Amino acid sequence: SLPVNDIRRLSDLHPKPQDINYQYGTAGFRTLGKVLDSVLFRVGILAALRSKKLDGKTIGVMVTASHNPEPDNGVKLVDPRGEMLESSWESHATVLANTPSTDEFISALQDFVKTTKIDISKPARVVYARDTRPSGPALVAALEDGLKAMSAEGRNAGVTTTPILHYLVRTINTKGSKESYGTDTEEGYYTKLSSAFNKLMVGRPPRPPLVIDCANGVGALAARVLSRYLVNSLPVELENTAIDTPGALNNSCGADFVKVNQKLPPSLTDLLGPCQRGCSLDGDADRLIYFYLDEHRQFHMLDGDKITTLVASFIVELVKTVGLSEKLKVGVVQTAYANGSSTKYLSERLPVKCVPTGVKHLHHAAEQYDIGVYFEANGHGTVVFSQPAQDLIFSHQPSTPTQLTALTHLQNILNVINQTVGDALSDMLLVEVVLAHKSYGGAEWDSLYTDLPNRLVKVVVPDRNIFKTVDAERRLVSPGALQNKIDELVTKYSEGRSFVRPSGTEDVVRVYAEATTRRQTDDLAFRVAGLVY
Ligand code: 16G
Ligand code: ZN
Repeated sequence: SLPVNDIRRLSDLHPKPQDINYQYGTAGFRTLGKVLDSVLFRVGILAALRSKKLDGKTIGVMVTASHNPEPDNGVKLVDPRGEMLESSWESHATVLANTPSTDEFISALQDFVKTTKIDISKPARVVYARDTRPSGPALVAALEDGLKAMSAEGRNAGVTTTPILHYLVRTINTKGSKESYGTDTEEGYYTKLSSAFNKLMVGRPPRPPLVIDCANGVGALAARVLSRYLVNSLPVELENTAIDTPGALNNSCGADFVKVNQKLPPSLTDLLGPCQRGCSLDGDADRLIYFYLDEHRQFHMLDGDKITTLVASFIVELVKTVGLSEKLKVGVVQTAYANGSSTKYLSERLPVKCVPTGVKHLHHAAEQYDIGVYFEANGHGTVVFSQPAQDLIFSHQPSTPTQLTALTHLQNILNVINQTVGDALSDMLLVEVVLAHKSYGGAEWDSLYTDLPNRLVKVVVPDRNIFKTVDAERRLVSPGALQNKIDELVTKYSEGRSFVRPSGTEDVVRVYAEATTRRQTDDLAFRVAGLVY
C-alpha cells in the first residue's frame, strides 16, 4: 500500500495555497513559478505512480514555461516513448493538484490507486530536467520530495531542453531493445543528430553562417554544445545567450516574439546582413522560426508552415527517387492557424489533415501516416516515421546508384529528426540539410508560396468557457449566433478566413484572421474581435 507516513510528512512541507485552482492543460501545469511548489511535489508522486502503472518504465518530468515570461513556470509529464502524458491522466493530475489538505490529498491518492489499479509494489523510475528559469531549482527540489515520498528512483538530467528530456525518456526505455533510439545521455543526443547531419552535408558548398536567437534560454546552452559537433558542416553565430541576466528570457526575442510580432528581435537588427538567414528558438528550445533579410534589408518570416512545406516536399522527393512512393505515404498535419496559402499549396500535392491546437493532437494524427510531417504555425513540430516505414527504410535494397544515394539520405534524415516531439535544434538541422541540398537561400525557400497576411488578436472575455468549437476549432457552436455573424463578415473579404477559439493556456479568447491584403486582414480581425467582445 501507499507509504502514507512519508507522503504525509513531506506533503506538509508543500502545502497547497488555498485560493488557487490549478489545471493540467495543453502544456501541463503552467502559471507563476512562485505558486507551483505544491504542484511539483504532487507531480513527483503522480510520476512515480505513472511509472508503477507502466511496470517501472521511466517517466519524464519537464519543468519549464517555454516561451512564457520569466516569472512563469510549469511542469509536464512525458510518457515512456517520449510522447505527451496520456490524456486520461491529465484530469487525474488536475484533481490531485487541487485537493486542499494533506489528508484529502492522501485519500484522493488512495482512491486513485484503487480505481486505476496501480500495483504499488512495482518499481518507479523518473527522469527530470528544468529550463533556466530562476524558480526552477526550488521547484525541482519539491519534485524530488515527491519522488522521495514514493521511494522512486530519480535521475536528474539537470538544465536542458524539453526535447532532450523527451529524447532521454525514449532512449532509457528502449535501451538494448530492437527499437533502440540512441544512447541515453545528452552526448548520445548530440552525437546522433550531428553525425547524421554531418554525413548529409558532405560535399555541399560552404554555407554562410546561420544566426541563432537563443531567447536567452536553455537553447543557448544546447546550441553551444551542438555547435562544437558542427564545426566542419555548419557555421553558426549564437545570439541572445544571456541565461543569467534577470528578466532577459524570452524578452523581445525568441520564436514566439518573432511569430507574434512578425518582426526581427531588436537585438538582431544590426547583426543580420542582407540575404542572411537566421532562426529563433523559444525558451525551452522546442519551437523554431526562421527568417531572412532580403537585399533591401526587408524582414521575411519563415514559420512552421514554411518548414512543413520545405521538409515534406524534400522527403516526398527522396521517397520517390528511392522508388518507394507506393509503400511510404507521406502526409501532413496542420491546425487552423496554418496559413491558407500553405494549406492550398500542400493539399495540391499531399494528404493534409487539420486537427485542434496542441502537440498531442498533431503528433497523434501524424502517426496515422507512414511518414507524417506536422508543424504548428508557431514553429513546433517534427516528422514521425511508423515502425514499418523505418524498417523498410533500413532494409530496402536499392537497384541504382541514384536510389542508393537517396536511400542513404533518407536514413540519415531519420537520425537527424527527433521523433519524440518538436525540437528546435533538430528541426534547424533538418531545414539546413534541405536548404543545402536544394541550394536554397531564404528567398528561394520563401517563394514556394506567398503567405496571406494574417492577424492574431487576444480578447479578454468574462468567461472563455462558453466558447465551444468544432471542426478542428474552425467553427464555433456556442455562443449562439456568433458563428453565423462571423461567416457573414468573412464573405465580404477576398480570400477571407477567420475563426475564434478559447485559449488553452491563457484566460483569453483568440481571434485569427487572414485575407488578401494587410488592411483587409486587420479590418476583419478587428471586426470579428468586436463580435466576440
Ligand atoms: C501550448 C501547446 C502548443 C500550442 C499552444 C496554444 C504543447 C506542448 N504546447 O503551448 O502546441 O500551440 O499551447 O496555446 O502542446 P493557446 O491554446 O493559448 O492558443
Ligand atoms: Zn516551448
